[in-house]
Amino acid sequence: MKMTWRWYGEGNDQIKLSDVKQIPGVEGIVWALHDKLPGEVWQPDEIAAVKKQLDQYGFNMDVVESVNVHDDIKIGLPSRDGYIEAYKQTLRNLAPFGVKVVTYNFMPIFDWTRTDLFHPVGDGSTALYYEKEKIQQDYKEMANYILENLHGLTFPGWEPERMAKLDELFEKYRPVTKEKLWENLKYFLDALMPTCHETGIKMAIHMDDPPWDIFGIPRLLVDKDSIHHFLKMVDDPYNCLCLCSGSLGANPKNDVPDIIRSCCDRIAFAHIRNVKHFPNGDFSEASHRDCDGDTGILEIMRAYHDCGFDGYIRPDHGRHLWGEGPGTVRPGYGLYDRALGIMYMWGCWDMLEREAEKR
Ligand code: DNO
Repeated sequence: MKMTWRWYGEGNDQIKLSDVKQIPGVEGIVWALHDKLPGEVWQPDEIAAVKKQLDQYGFNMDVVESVNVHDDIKIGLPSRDGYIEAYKQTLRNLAPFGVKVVTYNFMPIFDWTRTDLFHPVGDGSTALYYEKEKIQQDYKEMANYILENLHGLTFPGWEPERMAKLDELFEKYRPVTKEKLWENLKYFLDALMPTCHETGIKMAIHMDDPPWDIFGIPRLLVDKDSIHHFLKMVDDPYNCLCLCSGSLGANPKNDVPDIIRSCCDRIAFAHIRNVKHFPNGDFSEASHRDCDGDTGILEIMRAYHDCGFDGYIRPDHGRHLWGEGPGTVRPGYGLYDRALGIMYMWGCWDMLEREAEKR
């Protein structure tokens, strides 16, 4: 596996690349041009500027997370073709810089959704939290709460320009049933696959988070069946997954290690995260240590190892530790807990390697 670290860019992330350099085994930075709106073409000079920053520390830029998909593509409006052409141009502009994987999601309106960004875990740290009851009600309240807590930092999927037009967006998505959304996803990928072959870039779709419909809008990649439907729908080695253990793990019925074993050859990028469930349907994010949550991190690492996974991997959200809090940390993306997560992942992996050598 190739270890990576998600970084939001100079001036947009409190964490310094020189600090990331000190975390063992990190080869690449998972990056993006975070000031780009969905639908805009990423220009070579803008990509080159990031490459220069990463080169200073010897990090590769193989994985982009995310090139966000314009709402018109998800809704299936006639204007989608223009936005798909722009997406293809972005892929063509990324390839000469060595980009191998582009992550994206096909979640309508909201990307990942939580109701509390700094929920006390009980040991003095805080973590992202989902309170089921709150997601039945007012979407604006939830969106405003998240925007207020970003303290002016950009957060992909939560662009203030889009969030300002929430009612309009909900109206536009009204005719988009789950079936229609699948069709629109297929249309998008069928159009992109030739460019992926031409550029050598794999498209890696992120799982829907949480893995169920919210506020009456459909979500697609939620369990083993839907993942297999997706892979068959566009059966191409460049049509891949960004398999997020925490997103799938939010539903206790999902057996994440089993899902990994069933489709590992199509996982281009793995997000490792642990989730703790509560009986009322709420969930909290947890440390990467297996026993701190219910996702099964040890068995997940074993599944990747057994399958000979050599794709990209990163710790996903972490808790906020040691003084990290509102205004000083990007929710879920602090330095310390993700660094601890990497060491836990390496601990599992090195042990699995050692055992395999002995056999
Ligand atoms: C959350 C992330 C997601 C992910 C996008 C991919 O922290 O895992 O926001 O980057 O859904 O497009």
